[in-house]
This record gives sequence, C-alpha cells and structure tokens, in this order.
Amino acid sequence: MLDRKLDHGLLDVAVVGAGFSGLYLIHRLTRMSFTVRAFDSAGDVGGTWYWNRYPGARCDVESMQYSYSFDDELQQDWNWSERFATQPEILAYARHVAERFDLKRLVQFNTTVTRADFDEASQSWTLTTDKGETIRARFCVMATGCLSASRMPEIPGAETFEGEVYHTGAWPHDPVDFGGKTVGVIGTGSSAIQAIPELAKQAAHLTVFQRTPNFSVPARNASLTPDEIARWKKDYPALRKRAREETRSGTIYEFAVKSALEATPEEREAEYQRRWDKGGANFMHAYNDLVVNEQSNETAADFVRRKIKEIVKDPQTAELLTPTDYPIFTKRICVDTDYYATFNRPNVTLVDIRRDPIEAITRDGLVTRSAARYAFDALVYATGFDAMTGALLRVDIRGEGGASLRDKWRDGPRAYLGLMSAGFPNLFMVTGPGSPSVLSNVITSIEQHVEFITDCIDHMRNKGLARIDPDARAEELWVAHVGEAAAGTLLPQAASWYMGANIPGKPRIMMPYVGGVDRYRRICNEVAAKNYEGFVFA
Ligand code: NA7
Repeated sequence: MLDRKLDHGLLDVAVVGAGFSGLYLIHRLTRMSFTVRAFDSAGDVGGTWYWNRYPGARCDVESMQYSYSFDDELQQDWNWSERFATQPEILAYARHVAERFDLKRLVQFNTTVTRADFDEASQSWTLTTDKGETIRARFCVMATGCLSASRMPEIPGAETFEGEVYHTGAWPHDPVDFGGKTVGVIGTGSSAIQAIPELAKQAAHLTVFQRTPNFSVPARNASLTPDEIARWKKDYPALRKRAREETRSGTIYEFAVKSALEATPEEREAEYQRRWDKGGANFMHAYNDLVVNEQSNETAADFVRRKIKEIVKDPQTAELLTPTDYPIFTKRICVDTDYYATFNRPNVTLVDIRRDPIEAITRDGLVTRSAARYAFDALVYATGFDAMTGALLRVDIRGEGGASLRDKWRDGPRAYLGLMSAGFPNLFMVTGPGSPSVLSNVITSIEQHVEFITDCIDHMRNKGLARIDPDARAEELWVAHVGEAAAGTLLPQAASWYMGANIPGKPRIMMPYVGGVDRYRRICNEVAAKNYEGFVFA
C-alpha cells in the first residue's frame, strides 16, 4: 500500500527530467495526492528546448498543435505568435505551464541522476545523483526525452581545435556573435538545416561539411493571424480529440485517401506543388502510401529533387544537396526556411565529406582524407543525438538482482508498449522505444503516456499493489510487433537515427512504433481495461 505517512522520506514517485513529460507527470501526480519530485540536469524546465538554443531553432510541428491539451483554460489562454514556434517561445510556454500549475517547487535543477537501483526487499528505487545524494521512491519514471542526449562524434584531434566550439543540442545561454567570423558546420540534419541559413547571415564565411544530404520542405512560416488562432481555439477540444484518436501522427494534417499511383502525373505535380506552397510536413501526406510504396514514394522524392535543382544555382552544389540513396520520409522530413537558397550566397561553401571524409580536426580547422585543409574561427557540431535510448542509458539502471538495463538492451531496446522493460519493476518510461514517440507530435504521445502511467500507479494504490513488471512473453510479442510494423514500411531502408544508425556500434533496430498513435492508444486502453494485461502485479 502506498502509505506516505508510514514511510517517511520515501517518495511515491521520482521523475527523471523536467521537460514536457516531467512537467505533466508532476502535475498529474500531485493532483492525485502522490508525493513526487523531479530531477533535471538543466537549470530550468523545458527539456530539449532548454538546450537546443541554436540560431533558427524551431519546432517543425505547428504551434497550435505542439502544446498540451490536458487543460482547456491553458490552451485558450496561451497565444502562439507564429505558425512554427521558435525555441524561445516554446521555452517561455514550458515556464508558463510550470508557473501556472506551481510545478517548479518540486523540481531539483542542476542535478543529474547517474544511477537507479531497484531494491527487492522494499520494492522501491534508489536514485543516485551527481551530487552524491540518494533519493528513494516506490516508482521511478524516466521522463528523459527522445532527443536530449546530444552527441559529439569522435573525430581525431577534436580537442586540439583552438577556436570556439558549439553543439546545436547544447547551445550556450548567452548569445553567440558570429559576426565577421569564419564558421564550419558539421552535419546537415534537421538542426543544421534550421541553423545554416541563420549562421550564413551572420558569418563572414560558412563552410558546411555534409556527409548525407537531406530532404527538406519549406516551412512558409508566418505570424499567426487572430482569425487562425480563433479557428483553432473555437474547436480545440474536438480537434485535439481527433488528433489523439484518429491520426497516426497525433497531428492534424490534410490526409489523403488515395495512392500516389492512382493520380495522373499532372495531378500529382499539382498536388505536390500545392502542398509545397503551403509549407510544412503536410507535404508528406499528399498520398496515403508514400511511406509504404516505393514507386509512390519516388514520385514525391523526384518532386523535391527537382525543386533543389531549381533553387540552387550551381549545378554541382545542387547535385551534392540532392539525396539519392534513401526514400524520402524514411528520415524525419526537415522543414526549413531558405535552406537550399542559402547555398546561393557567396559566403557559403558546401563540402562533400562522404567522398572525402574528415580525417582530423586541427588547431585551426580540419583536414580531410585527401589532405584538403579548411580553416575557421568557430566550429558548430550539428551532429544530432543518441536518440531514444541515449538519455535513458546514460543513467546506470539496475533492476531485479542488480541486472543492468544497458546489458539487457545491448542488442536493441526491449520494452512492453515502450512503457516498461521486464526485470525493471516499477520503472516507467515516457515515450520509450517501442512507442510512437518521435514519429508523432510528441506532446500528444507524452500526454497519453503520462495518463497511462499515472492511472496505473493510482490503480495500484487503490488495489494495494506494490509492484508492477511486464510479463517477459508480453514484452517479446510487443517487440516483435514493433519490428513487423516497421517492416511493412520503407522506414528501415534509411540509415536514420530512428534505426540507431547515427551512432557507431548502436544496434540497427527500428526504435519507434510505426503503427500510429491512434492504434497505439487503442491498444493501451484495451490493456488497461483488461486489468493491465501483460503486466504482472504483486
Ligand atoms: P540528425 O538528424 O541526426 O543529423 C546529424 C547530422 O550530423 C547528419 O547530417 C549526420 O550525417 C551528421 N553527422 C553525424 N556524425 C557525423 C560525423 N562523425 N561526421 C560527419 N557528419 C556527421 O540530428 P539533428 O540534430 O539535425 O536532428 C535530430 C532531430 O531533432 C530531428 O530529426 C528533429 O526531430 C529534431 P549522416 O546523416 O549521419 O551521414
């Protein structure tokens, strides 16, 4: 029984992370009268939005949808200023939520949880922090985020560089002035694609080192008009319900009902152009089979490739920027403002490091295998994250019998519904591997997970249950189902961070669940209704 009075100093729930998952967890759990405390390495709330402060950082899900839906007054009161919110505005929103619901008093900032040990006798977790503190709690919830463990590549000589060094995922809080400086950027993923146009405006010269070109569609970002905001707000509860229950992505787009192959080439061209002109990831919903049918996919890829050639004036640069070796949408589609056009600027150079890889970082720049030397004053690593499992496994998690989660997941993450991993009782994950997470509007997924977890903990309190662990067989079946769902799509064809392919030595396995948030939610609801089928209580 979760009796706080009897067990002083033992929390009901310890939460690791104070981003959008952590904040909503604290909110729900305190309203349910559980004792809760959260820990975060950052100096404030916001999670990934606290760290990703690089110039041009924005969300690629539209603001009116990338926000909490759990409180109608909150969504009615808050006003987004642009179609795609900037990082400072999203961070301001996270702070607003924390203040509005008085959540900050329960967060210990500047504190990294380094270890978590399950104690069989007391059925509780002991967390150890980098400050040497220990915290005991009956439940531990890892609200550590999917794209929060930024990653520096291991390039020889990196430590010898004497200029300024930045990582897009761990950007300084004070403004960085690149005025008059020469700048090198390694990487051309989504973060780089947002940062490069902004850096190019400031820097004297910008050299972009590209290993793999990416597909990107224009954002067509603009201020939101009062009418647009009012249209959303008028129907907010119904629209949110639709996003949650009737879409795969947890976001409302203009969904197509037919295959690209059912349209004539002229119709397709017009449809792609219309969506290109409107902007945003809506482009990828032009036909309903673009991520499952190679031929259909190729029609969309071909359209974007032609756009790149139209925009980029130098044919060689255009060719380099054009992806040819993986289907479009199998890596997360990038949404940009003037990315391709930035390569028409006289102060921007694109360097192909696939053909001629970086050999080493030097005192003043870098050198490639062919001995080409590049010098710059500042180096920006836009090299991404150890996605989905990185932040979880940076904590040394020890379950039943001291078994390590890192060992269990050596060949790839294994979790029932992406929520819990067998052998690690009372430890939940928000948007863990095996859940839709990064393939969805992540706030929609966060809300669903937090509600499932907190309802489950409440159910346990009501039934006097102290321990929950997934059944190993249920977990095995779920992992197999996640693999089968991915195999039915084109997604495994790309060397993406979804597949762990950006980290040398990381197992190649499709980590998010491709089945869609609508289907996933139904499955979770059925599991809960059947007395948490697949979980074992004690
Ligand atoms: P991504 O999408 O993982 O992009 C990282 C980029 O860095 C990508 O172009 C990589 O090339 C490149 N990279 C990584 N390591 C190296 C090394 N060692 N040498 C050269 N180039 C390298 O991360 P982002 O931060 O841009 O975006 C992640 C997500 O955050 C994004 O999808 C949004 O959802 C938000 P590669 O492709 O591996 O050849």
